[in-house]
Amino acid sequence: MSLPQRDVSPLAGQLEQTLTAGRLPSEVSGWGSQLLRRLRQPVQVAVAGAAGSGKSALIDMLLGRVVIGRNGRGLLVDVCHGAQEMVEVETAAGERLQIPGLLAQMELPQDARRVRQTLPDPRLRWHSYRELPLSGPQAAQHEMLQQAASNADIILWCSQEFAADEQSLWATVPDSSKDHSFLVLTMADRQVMRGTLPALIETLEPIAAEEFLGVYPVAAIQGLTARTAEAPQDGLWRSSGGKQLAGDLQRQVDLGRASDVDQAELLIRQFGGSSLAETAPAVPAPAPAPANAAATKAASLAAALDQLQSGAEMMLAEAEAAGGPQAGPVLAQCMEMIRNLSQSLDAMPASAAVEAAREAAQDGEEMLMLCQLEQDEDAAVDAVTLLIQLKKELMEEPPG
Ligand SMILES: Nc1nc2c(ncn2[C@@H]2O[C@H](COP(=O)(O)OP(=O)(O)O)[C@@H](O)[C@H]2O)c(=O)[nH]1
Ligand SMILES: [Mg+2]
Repeated sequence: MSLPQRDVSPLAGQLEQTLTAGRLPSEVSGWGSQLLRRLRQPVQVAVAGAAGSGKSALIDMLLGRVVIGRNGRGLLVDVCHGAQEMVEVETAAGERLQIPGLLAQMELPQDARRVRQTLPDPRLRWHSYRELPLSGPQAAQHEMLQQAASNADIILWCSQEFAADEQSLWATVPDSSKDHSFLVLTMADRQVMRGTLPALIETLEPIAAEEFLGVYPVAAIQGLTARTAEAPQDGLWRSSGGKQLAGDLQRQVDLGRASDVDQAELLIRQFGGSSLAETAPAVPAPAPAPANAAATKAASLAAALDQLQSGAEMMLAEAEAAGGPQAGPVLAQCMEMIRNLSQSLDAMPASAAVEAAREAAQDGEEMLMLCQLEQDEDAAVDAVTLLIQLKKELMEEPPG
């Protein structure tokens, strides 16, 4: 699910229409507006850490060219999509300047406070970066981090060793942000030289498993070299740790987008009214089944998948009638549907595809269990989204 990404503006337009026409019941209108905001702006990736922790180098590596260089010292830097390479500078005196070119190549005013770099890089349409330097007293850092967590969709925490003071700072970040964040061990080449990397990873892995999506050692200078070399250096790109981080980050961006799109489609189908519902991009209908043995099982799977879809929609309608999603019953129904699906799959003759579908259903079941740990509205929405996602996955590669 990488580039080219789907243009979501028609979907956002439909959602907006549904919202402004007042068709969304009050319990879900907050959810709808939040979705609309998310669909209309790129996924925000915050790159946070102490001064000199390697944030600029990491962003440059992910962009595949030197954009910030050494020039963003201590400044909040946004890197976003724009028609031209341009830097907007905000000074302490409140002045705003526009300077064409790349931050790395220019002289910034002494009192620059914030910088916004625009680039005509199409990838930045989908996700933008913010370098967020943390400095000063712990309380001030805490404040900055809280704010970053509420604005950013994904946080890359940059650190050479994620020491105790950073751990206590990170502990205050809400779980919803931790679930979308990466611990990046920067300047990993230095740890490799000292022979300290394996022990450090071993120490941090249990913490990272709780607090982040994972721990990613990265040698950013080497990663950037690999990407800017005349001949592509895939080996170096991989061994720098850059490839793994960039791949997993892209997946996280895509997952967030796909979940927003699914939820928006669901809201439009439910509440958009008939004219909108018809034009809403619907989940593809299962292909008509030819009459033979293989087709019978395809049809039974299609029936199971259809059940997932209609069940999910029914739950939403019931939730509306009950005056808001009731986490408990919704989760229980999702669980039942996914178990039914597993049973249908178990009844089918074995094949690699059926096996893959079974695994997907099992993963889904495990994720649902996790959803059940938090019995709230978010968990219910996550569970329904999961079912729809699972259906889509299975539709793409029908077993049999
Ligand atoms: N050896 C090595 N040096 C790095 C790496 N990443 C950054 N540096 C150096 O560390 C210093 C601080 O990096 P920078 O990205 O400016 O840190 P920031 O203040 O967090 O933005 C610079 O001199 C970088 O060249 C790396 O992966 N390996
Ligand atoms: Mg920097």
